[in-house]
Amino acid sequence: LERRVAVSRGSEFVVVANRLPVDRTVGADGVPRWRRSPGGLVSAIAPVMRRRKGTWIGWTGAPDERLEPFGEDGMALHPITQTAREVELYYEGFSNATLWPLYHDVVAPPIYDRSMWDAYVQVNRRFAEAAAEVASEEGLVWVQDYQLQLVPRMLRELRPDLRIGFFLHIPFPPLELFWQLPWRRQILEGLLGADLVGFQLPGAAANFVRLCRRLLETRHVKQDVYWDDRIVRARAFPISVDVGELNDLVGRPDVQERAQEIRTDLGDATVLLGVDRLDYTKGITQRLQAFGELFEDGRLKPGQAVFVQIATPSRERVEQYQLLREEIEQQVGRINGEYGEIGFPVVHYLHSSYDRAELTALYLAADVMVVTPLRDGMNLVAKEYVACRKDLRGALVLSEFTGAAAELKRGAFQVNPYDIDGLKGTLLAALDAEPAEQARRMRTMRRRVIEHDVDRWAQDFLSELERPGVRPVREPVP
Ligand code: GDG
Repeated sequence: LERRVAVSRGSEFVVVANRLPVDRTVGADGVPRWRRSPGGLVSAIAPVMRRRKGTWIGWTGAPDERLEPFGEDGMALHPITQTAREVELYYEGFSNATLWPLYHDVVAPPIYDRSMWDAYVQVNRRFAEAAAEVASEEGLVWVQDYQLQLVPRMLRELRPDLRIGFFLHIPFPPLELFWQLPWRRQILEGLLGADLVGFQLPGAAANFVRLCRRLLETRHVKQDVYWDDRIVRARAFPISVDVGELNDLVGRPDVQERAQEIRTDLGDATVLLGVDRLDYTKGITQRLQAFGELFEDGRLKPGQAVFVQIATPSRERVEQYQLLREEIEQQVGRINGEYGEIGFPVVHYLHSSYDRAELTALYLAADVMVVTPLRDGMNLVAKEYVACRKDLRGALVLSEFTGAAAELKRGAFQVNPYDIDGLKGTLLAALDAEPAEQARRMRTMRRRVIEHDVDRWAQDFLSELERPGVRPVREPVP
């Protein structure tokens, strides 16, 4: 594991993210190895990283681990240590029990705790110091996501020569919610250390600019914020999926066979599919409720339709996530207990993580993909489903509260997941859609996803960051 590579110092391109893009695994021979991690962020940036031969700064996921920089999967990796207490306070605490719910419409109550905040500052400083050490003169640093919002400012103080970009993968809340945060000023000033602050949607960028004006009394022209003798640009860059990788998977005979096998195992039933991290923002209970009620109403019969819900384990030490898991497990038990018959459970619930090939086989086997978040920055699952359906079959049910809805609304069956009756009607409409309608909708969505894949996203962000005229406005040398 401690294989060393050429020192990562002097990198022209540095990515800073909470997690390194690899997970530790043990091979069949018992030897520990690294493997590329699942998850939105990693699927998005790994290909770009490899092309640019950059350095990725992040945490391995193991508390108290100290590792030297190493190379894996064509990338130079620079590990950051987090103590067990920091993981609890910075990661599980401030990142995932404060910022995550606050930025997702407060769908769970955020915890405001001063020791969590202190740990957030401390760990952000460690990341900023590492980036300051690794980046070359006038290099480019791209900071990722809500766990590291203080890094841009800290890094600029250490290295004013750098060009700094920040991308927020989750929603940026309206001023009225952000205002709750006891450290609202520090977070905002942290972000303003960047030259370019990227969001999933134009509305999020607008929320940010409005907040700057109200909280810091900044001037701005459109989405250019004047701050500290510099111009900070707020822009939208909707993230997407690796269409090439998914195409390759869809073309693999073993993946197609596996899709057939899944269908055979499920009998003649129409297959509805959900794939999510087990997270309270994803609207899993709402979709299961709607599905269960369709049986209660007699609008669906056991054996006619089946719901496969993959819920990937996530943030298992955070209380809200433990509560949600119990709730979903009870709900699945109740629905199957009431409406299932021998040989025909109505919900298959899998609390487990799968490899990309298995996920692709599931996408190919699903007649209706059900994506019902209460709030989601983008939602890559929706785009992955579309990217996989070259056959123009299948229907996508998509919540209005996802970033993806802005791009896919013409082809998707849109829903408000809070409206259970509406959700029931839409599930049935998607189940009943004729092949010609499925194809028409799928074609529209595929056009968008294929043209705007993850490469385009990264290119758009980086070329905006590299655009001349965005360097810090310096005092003239006397
Ligand atoms: C955040 C934002 C934004 C899921 N289970 C497995 C697995 N996955 C993969 C999916 C997809 C990714 O994880 C999940 O991405 P999402 O976008 O759906 O959601 P978040 O994890 O909440 O991501 C989100 C995203 O960042 C990117 O900016 O879109 O709004 O919340 O790629 O396929 N992958 C594997 N095994 C699984 O079991 N290998």
